Amino acid sequence: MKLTLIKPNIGRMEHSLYVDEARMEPLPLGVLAGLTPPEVEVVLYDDRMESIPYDDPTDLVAITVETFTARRAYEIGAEYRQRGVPVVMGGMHATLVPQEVARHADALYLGDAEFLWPQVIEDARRGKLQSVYQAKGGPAQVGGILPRRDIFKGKGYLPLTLLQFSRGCRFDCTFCAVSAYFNQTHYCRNVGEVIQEIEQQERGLLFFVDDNMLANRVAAKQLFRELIPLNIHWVSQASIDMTEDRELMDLMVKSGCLGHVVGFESINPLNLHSIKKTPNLNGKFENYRPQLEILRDYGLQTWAAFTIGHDHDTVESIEQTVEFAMANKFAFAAFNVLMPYPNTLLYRQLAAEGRLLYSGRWWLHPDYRFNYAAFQPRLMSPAELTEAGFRARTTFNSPLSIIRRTFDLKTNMRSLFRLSQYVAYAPLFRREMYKKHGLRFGLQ
Ligand code: B12
Ligand code: SF4
Repeated sequence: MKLTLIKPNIGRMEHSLYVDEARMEPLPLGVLAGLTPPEVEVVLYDDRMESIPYDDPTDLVAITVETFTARRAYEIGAEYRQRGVPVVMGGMHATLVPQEVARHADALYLGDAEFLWPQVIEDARRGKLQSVYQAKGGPAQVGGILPRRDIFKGKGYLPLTLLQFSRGCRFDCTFCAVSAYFNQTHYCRNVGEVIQEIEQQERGLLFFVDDNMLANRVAAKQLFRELIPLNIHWVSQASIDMTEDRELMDLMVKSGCLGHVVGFESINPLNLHSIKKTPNLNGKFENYRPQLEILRDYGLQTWAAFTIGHDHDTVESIEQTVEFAMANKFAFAAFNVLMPYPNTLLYRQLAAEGRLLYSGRWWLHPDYRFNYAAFQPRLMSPAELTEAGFRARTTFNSPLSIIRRTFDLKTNMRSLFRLSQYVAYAPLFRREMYKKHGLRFGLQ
């Protein structure tokens, strides 16, 4: 039996194909391959940079679907189904919008692959694929399942290993697909199994793709103690309330942490309240000053993630957010337009208020473009929000701004390794930012 795994691209640029030069290994497909019995031949095609050989014989196609890749995933699925090859779709979007995805697949898989994937393979082998596999979200790779990383070889991915310590998050920010998928639960892996996984891979730079790595501080500390002797460098994603716990911060930095993607979202507490970003609202809100001092004292290279277009945002307040990011010399920053991801509370709120654009299903609409506003903001027009987002990104990532941030003694200049990471990634992310703005969804 032969299984073909597909990671879809978002789409294409106005006049040419989009090739993602900052592509990372598609971990969900590595996990799927790891769960597949060894006698099954497995191939991976990554639509972000290679063309898919639809006519190569295969017995089953498995596609991972996120909201922004759904349109392209359906195009790819249709090609295989026309050739009589059964297609299984799973992933975040499949789980959150099952009725839609089911129309484009022979089998729909809901939840984490760990629970029922071996059964899918067995059913496909017998020609008895079911139309729905109803699994759930839970702890990753239980029993020491290892992702198959050999399928990533030679595909030009960034030189860092993606892995998971935990999945999900205990908070319920209204815009977050993760809190919808995991129902506000945070699951940690067995620390011994994580250490074994790190030891069997080859790299010294790791990316824990956890949604909020520090949501369980006791478990995180246990992991960090065991990471210290491994002498690795790592990055992850975590909420800013980490700064409340000095023991956690000490162990984290000793264990090789270079920094986190931190969801600041907004510098206006009214916005933070409206999206229920509770980890940012602990105690008195002082514009993140005390928390940022702690992050900088520990030398962390923070990737600050802002969402723009909240109900109290204006074009001016977005400009102030960029100034805040520049003044605090974040190593990296994202200014993402707030997106109504399906099945989130934000989506339902905006739908109830009649504020969704593109008939609500922006991810399928032929006119929607990446980074465009998909809803009517309260205090500006959608076009103003889209433009303010683009300006924010171009200002923060301008050559002068990149150079100014390079010489930050507390973070980027703290060691040669940190400096090399910043110098390698800042220009790359700038290039990708320009290429991605306004991408069409799908190729057709
Ligand atoms: C790592 C990550 C990234 C990395 C990319 C990683 C990569 N390999 O390319 C970076 C930082 C670059 C990134 C970028 C973006 N990301 Co991102 N990212 C993640 C994150 C944190 C983890 C994904 C991951 O690898 N998890 C580990 C794997 C093993 O778990 P998994 O993907 O959930 O897969 C499991 C199940 O879902 C299921 N499954 C998945 N696929 C399939 C397929 C089949 C057939 C089956 C049976 C099962 C199955 O089984 C798997 C194993 O249990 C997720 C959050 C999340 N929890 O998903 C967000 C997430 C996927 N990202 C998101 C977004 C919005 C983006 C951006 C659009 C942000 C932006 N505005 O630029 C970009 C676009 C990326 C692009 N293509 O350009 C959203 C998507 C929302 C949605 N509804 O689809 C998420 C969910 C974050 C969130 N909080 O909302 N991202
Ligand atoms: S803290 Fe982060 S991961 Fe957790 S629900 Fe909020 S946005 Fe999602």
